[in-house]
Amino acid sequence: MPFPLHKISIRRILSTMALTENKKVLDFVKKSAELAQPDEIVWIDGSEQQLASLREEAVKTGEMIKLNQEKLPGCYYHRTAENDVARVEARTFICCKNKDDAGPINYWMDPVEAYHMCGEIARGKMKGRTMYVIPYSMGVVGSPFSKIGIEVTDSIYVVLNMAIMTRVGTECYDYLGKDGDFIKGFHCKCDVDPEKRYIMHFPEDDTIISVNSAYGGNVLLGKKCFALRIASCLGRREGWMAEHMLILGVTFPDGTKKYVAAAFPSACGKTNLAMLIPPKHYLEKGYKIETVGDDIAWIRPGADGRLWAVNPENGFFGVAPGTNEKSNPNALAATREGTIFTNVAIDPSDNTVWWEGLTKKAPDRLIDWLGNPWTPDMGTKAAHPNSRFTAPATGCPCLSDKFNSKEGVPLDAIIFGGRRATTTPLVYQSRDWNHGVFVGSIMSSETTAAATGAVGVLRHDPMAMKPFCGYHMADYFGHWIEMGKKIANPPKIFNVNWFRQGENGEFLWPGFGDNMRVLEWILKRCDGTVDAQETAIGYVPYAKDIDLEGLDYDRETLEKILYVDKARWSAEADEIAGYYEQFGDRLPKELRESLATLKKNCEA
Ligand code: GTP
Ligand code: SPV
Ligand code: MN
Repeated sequence: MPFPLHKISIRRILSTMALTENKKVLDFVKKSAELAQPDEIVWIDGSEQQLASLREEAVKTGEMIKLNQEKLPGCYYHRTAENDVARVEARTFICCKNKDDAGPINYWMDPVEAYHMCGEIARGKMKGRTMYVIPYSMGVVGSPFSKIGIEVTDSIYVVLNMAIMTRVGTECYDYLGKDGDFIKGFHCKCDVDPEKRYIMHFPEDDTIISVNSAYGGNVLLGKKCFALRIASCLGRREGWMAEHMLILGVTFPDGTKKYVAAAFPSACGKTNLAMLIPPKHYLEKGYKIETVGDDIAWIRPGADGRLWAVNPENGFFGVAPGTNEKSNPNALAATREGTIFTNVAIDPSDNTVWWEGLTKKAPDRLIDWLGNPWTPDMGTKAAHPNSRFTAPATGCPCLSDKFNSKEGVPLDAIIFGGRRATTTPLVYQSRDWNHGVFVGSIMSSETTAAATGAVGVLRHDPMAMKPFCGYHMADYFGHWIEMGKKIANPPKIFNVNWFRQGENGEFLWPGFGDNMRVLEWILKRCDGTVDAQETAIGYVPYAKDIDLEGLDYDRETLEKILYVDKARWSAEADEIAGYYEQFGDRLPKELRESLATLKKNCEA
């Protein structure tokens, strides 16, 4: 990083108990320290002993609150600044030399300008603070999928979250050896000033810089910054894919297993689908769902002509509100030990946590996410809508035995899905791979609290990657098309919509565990054991083929949410044509052809 220098000798860095002799790591730490001028450098080794002392220190300074250790062993609580509660898309930049390479969807800044600006913002901002050096691996260390990152940060909260979300420890240095390469991440809270908040990605230098935030998605640099934005660029170069997808395994009554990856935008149901508990009669027959991942998938073609996926993360940074014993008991169980809660409410009667939807009735008295006394009659939310839990994957009762597999799992199906009140049916199947890429590219979804800005606004979010693709979106579509050519046995591609609404804004599909009913249809389609009707947009189920056993639900509503309204889709096609315009000649011709077919089908 070409930061301005305040001379620090390598000897001084080494004398701070550096855990590696890797020159590139030492150089990166030296330059970061010269810039931010911390009083001290602490090398994180991943040991429980070191993490325990950091937790203790964070409690002492008030950065974290220790929760009821009988009810929630190893659990802590953290509040972010009021202005710092979600990802900030308008302050998230791709900094590559050529503006065109970032594409029309990304915010772009010239790398020289971005380094200079961030350097000025972060200069001296770690004075009086400690800089922690975190070695971490995305993926199991030693897997051909995995990649190493080093994040320097002035936040204990970041260290402790990274230690849950990634594989942190000295084995990363062993793997790097004397001159191995890694993704550089520089994070400084600075003054948590929203006017000087920047989340910068330099895909040409494998570098990330994050300043003036302390919220998860902006500062846990292994997650969206590395595992999606930088990794999407690596994947394009190296022939693989980094996707905003959950990965789940389905075990059938006869013991066979299938794996599915699904891309839904932020706060649109990935964690919930990944940890789904099937309805009773499925359980009785022997169906089981297991979680491989809930947010990110790294996907490669295997020697067998299939796509293989791993989850590069090691924990779940999940949306708290709405999580309860009924909607997602597995996620709830995962949060009962070793979890950090951020911006939920505290129940002072027993020093535990609460959020909207945890119980039907709110406790009489809480401390809300802002730290103020709260009672149910106040009409405000006790927990922030984007409040989160950071939970170790090992605490999830339905974690797949393939979670730590170095090869990952072979995919039978890829599912796209958004939050659409109208138009998009409960489920449909694409005609083939290229048409599936089209289906992903035309995704729209209503915005949620996971990013700052208005909630409920319909916007395009292709493949749920709008905020996470590190290069030109049309080239990304092209990469999907190219990947299809490399695999003889591609997964089948589907689209789902759990969020169709009735006249009074009520959801028309029960969702959650009942999504198993749709998943079953999807997997039967993969096996070719269920028929479907061909429509203007693709294959849609016959209502009779969706199992409604044990559900108080009428076929008419089901037929309504399976119906493909050609007039609406014709208007949608026109709207998509407008959206595609910004991509110009870079848009793959296959997508343009699919759009023309859609329009023609709607007029037939
Ligand atoms: P990120 O972590 O932001 O990427 O979110 P996510 O995609 O993992 O979303 P998550 O599963 O946490 O769900 C977000 C919100 O959607 C929660 O409030 C859920 O209660 C709600 N939700 C999830 N699945 C369903 C569903 O099938 N139907 C309905 N109606 N709501 C759902
Ligand atoms: C998302 O917003 O998609 C998340 C949470 O998974 S964050 O880590 O903030 O990106
Ligand atoms: Mn996400």
